[in-house]
Amino acid sequence: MTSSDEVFLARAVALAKQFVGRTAPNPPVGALCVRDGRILGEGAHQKAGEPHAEVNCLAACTEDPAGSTLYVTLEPCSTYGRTPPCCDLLREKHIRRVVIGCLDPNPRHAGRAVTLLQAAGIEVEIAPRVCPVEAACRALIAPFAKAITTGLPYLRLKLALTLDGYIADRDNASRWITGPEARDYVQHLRAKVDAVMVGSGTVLADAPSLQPHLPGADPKWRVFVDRTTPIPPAACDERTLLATRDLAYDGTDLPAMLRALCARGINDVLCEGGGRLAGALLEAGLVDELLLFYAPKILGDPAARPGLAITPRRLPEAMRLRMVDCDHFGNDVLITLRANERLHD
Ligand code: AOF
Ligand code: ZN
Repeated sequence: MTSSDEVFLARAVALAKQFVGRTAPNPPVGALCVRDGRILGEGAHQKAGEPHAEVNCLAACTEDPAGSTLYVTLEPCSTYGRTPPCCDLLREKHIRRVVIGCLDPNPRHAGRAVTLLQAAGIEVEIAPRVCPVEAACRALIAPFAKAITTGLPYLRLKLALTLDGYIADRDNASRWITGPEARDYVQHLRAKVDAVMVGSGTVLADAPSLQPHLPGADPKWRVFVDRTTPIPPAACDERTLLATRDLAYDGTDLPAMLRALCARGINDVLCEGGGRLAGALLEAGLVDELLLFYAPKILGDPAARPGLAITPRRLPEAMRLRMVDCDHFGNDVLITLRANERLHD
């Protein structure tokens, strides 16, 4: 990989990013075709069932792409799915070299493209693990990778908390914990995922729309986990999934409920509370990423609603997380953490 390879692959990542949150159950993928340092065409996978990134890229080429290098964030597919194999197209178009961001975790492909393309005389290069653009390519497909290999969706847990860890006061008032900058950012988080999920308590307390209020954003699935309280029909619409009705949720088996979501083609879920659902998901080891917004407010009231309601523990048994990012929005802090990783002191 030369430094110009890295630059072009980073461009492919940017192309893919435009369609994050729109391609499920497929991953977002970006591709571009380059010859003699000149971009001949670019493309992205826009929607499941529609052409793959490579197909859109080659169709967009302003001249014959023969002899060019194709940069693609994900290994080109090698079998028929809803669309024909991209490997065949690359051979037909006489592509000289293919630079791949990361291999496809889908067992139907899983590295087969490398031998197939090489057998056709095409030079193949895979971004090495140490390369930042490789990490970006892998991050793009993290939800798809989890879903295709485990049958469970990638789960992000987002909460807005006071400094002392409450998501609502004792009257259940939860509006305006965080400021407008943090709330705006949540709109972007919603736009990136396939479904937004909350517990029934949150539905009844807030009647949240949970939709990304952004121009051009697609409506998302709203998943209501109605274990304790029934949800009034007025709170539902055609994009609502009720866990007990639509996902065969029995009130205990959260993994089965999440598998039912995945079976519907939902790879990426954003859970926005409440505290009991958040705690149950965490204790069941189902959370991949925590996004905790802390507002500089303190309630100091044990009767307020805790954001992370897990069974009480002593320090040696504390649930431990790994911080991967820390940012701030206005007066609020966002801490991004990973659960389910072995940590040592
Ligand atoms: C690519 N380029 O842009 C994408 C790929 O049903 P299909 O034909 O759309 O195939 C879906 C599978 O193709 C999907 O599970 C994943 O393995 C791969 N996605 N591959 O070459 C693309 N989106
Ligand atoms: Zn393909």
